[in-house]
Amino acid sequence: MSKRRLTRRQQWRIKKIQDERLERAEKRDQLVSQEFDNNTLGPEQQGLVIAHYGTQVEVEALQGTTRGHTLRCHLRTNLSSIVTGDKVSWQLSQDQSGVIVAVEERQSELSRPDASGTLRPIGSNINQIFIVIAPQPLTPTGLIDRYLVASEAARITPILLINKLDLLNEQAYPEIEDIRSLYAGIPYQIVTASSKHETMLSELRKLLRQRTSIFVGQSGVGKSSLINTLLPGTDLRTNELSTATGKGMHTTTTARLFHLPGGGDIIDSPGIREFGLEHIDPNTLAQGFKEFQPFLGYCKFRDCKHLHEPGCKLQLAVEEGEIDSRRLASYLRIAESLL
Ligand SMILES: Nc1nc2c(ncn2[C@@H]2O[C@H](COP(=O)(O)OP(=O)(O)OP(=O)(O)O)[C@@H](O)[C@H]2O)c(=O)[nH]1
Ligand SMILES: [Mg+2]
Ligand SMILES: [Zn+2]
Repeated sequence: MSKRRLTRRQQWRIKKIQDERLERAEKRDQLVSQEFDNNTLGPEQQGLVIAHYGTQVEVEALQGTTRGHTLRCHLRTNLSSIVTGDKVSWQLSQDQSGVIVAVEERQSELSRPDASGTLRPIGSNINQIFIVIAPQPLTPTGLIDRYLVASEAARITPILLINKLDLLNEQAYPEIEDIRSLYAGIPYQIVTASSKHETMLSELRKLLRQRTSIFVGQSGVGKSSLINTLLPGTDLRTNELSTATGKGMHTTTTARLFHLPGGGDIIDSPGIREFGLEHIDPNTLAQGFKEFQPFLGYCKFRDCKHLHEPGCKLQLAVEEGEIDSRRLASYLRIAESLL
């Protein structure tokens, strides 16, 4: 992955856009304050952020007579990093919308840098991350590894979800089996599914119970389709893969949380092209390859890059079959991209 280097002019333009945005947000804030700071607001209540659209947030009331209902809430600028999964305090205004006044401390959060390099949360209070892959479009293992590093860094359990099992044919089977055996050997938990066949979702249903999970992965692997099948009555937008490129069409644009009938919540998230790890330091990157952990710190040279140095314990572990060479190669590729 190429590292983004912004020219001075690009940096200046980004700053200018950010400043203008901030100014607009401050004006909006003043309006929200004028509208709401006149004692017309209801009492503070707990809520759960279901989705975040630009300057408004969809919140589910967790208390009182409106419990279980969702409503649009306004947001003050100082709370702008609010994300799906957040627990918030909100107050009802006279026009039956709400205003969010505080965000509870997050138990966990998954983040990634946006196009300008600013770290943005994707979802919060998550217990497990399902990295969804499929025979089509086939996800490069480098991207799976980036998700795994981010999951380990966030201390959230990752699970590999192989979807579209119905599409396994002579060509796809060895490709998927390669991926499955690589990650099963580390070991990571792996679950298979097909959103086209309700009967192929029973193992996934069990894993989702009583937990807050998120589906992440490339566009087109079937994250929204899985939710549509898991939750009859849900009609999330899905799209055929592009006939030109065989890739997904970036159909989902906002992370959204759903309650599952057996207990547990699932967050659908927009598909991505790449997962930047610019916010991850070299030590966290190496720790993010979890099978490396027992060997880290024992190389002959303290600043070993694990390339060709004599006495490198990671290279030795590869030679002795304790680390898969593909994972060390992937680590080295990511490390180089972050230099
Ligand atoms: N054969 C088969 N097709 C599937 C399966 N799951 C999803 N699809 C198809 O794959 C395409 C993409 O599905 P989506 O659910 O839109 O994918 P997504 O991961 O939500 O994509 P983004 O929202 O763009 O990130 C659609 O045409 C689905 O019908 C499956 O299990 N089997
Ligand atoms: Mg989708
Ligand atoms: Zn080394």
